[in-house]
Amino acid sequence: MKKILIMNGPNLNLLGTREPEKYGTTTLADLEVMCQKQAADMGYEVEFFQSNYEGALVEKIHEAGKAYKAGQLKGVVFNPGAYTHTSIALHDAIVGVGGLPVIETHISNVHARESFRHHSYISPAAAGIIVGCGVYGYIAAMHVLANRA
Ligand code: CA2
Repeated sequence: MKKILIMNGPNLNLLGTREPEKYGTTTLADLEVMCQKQAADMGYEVEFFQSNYEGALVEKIHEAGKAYKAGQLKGVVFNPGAYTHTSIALHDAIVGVGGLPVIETHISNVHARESFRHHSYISPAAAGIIVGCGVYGYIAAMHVLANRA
């Protein structure tokens, strides 16, 4: 069975525990259950990965690139957290693995927030972008990947 990889970057382990006005009350564990259910409905497996470390996220993208090329992975739903706005390394990793479909996903509407959140290093390397749809953005992104040729 093909897999969808869901990756979350720094501080998203705190989801649902603070700042509910920005990020809602769903915890990362709740989100994993939601994504597992959605994947099962679509006939996919899901792997969930969160790290607060940029290098760990870079290495996971490398691993995903190999799995994609081997036909084992459909693509990646990626919320890079604050690394969205800073990380040329993550941009280069996505471009560098070549062809890996990444759907950049943000819970909040980054464009309605501080100006430093308006720029993304990830967007030019992403196959699609979902912002401001809360945690349902992850489900939408899974649909996008599952329905890609
Ligand atoms: O809206 C998003 O999904 C973000 O990627 C979330 C990042 C932020 O830096 C981006 O600009 C937009 C922050 C993730 C931190 O998540 C927390 C969740 C609950 C409590 C504290 C932090």
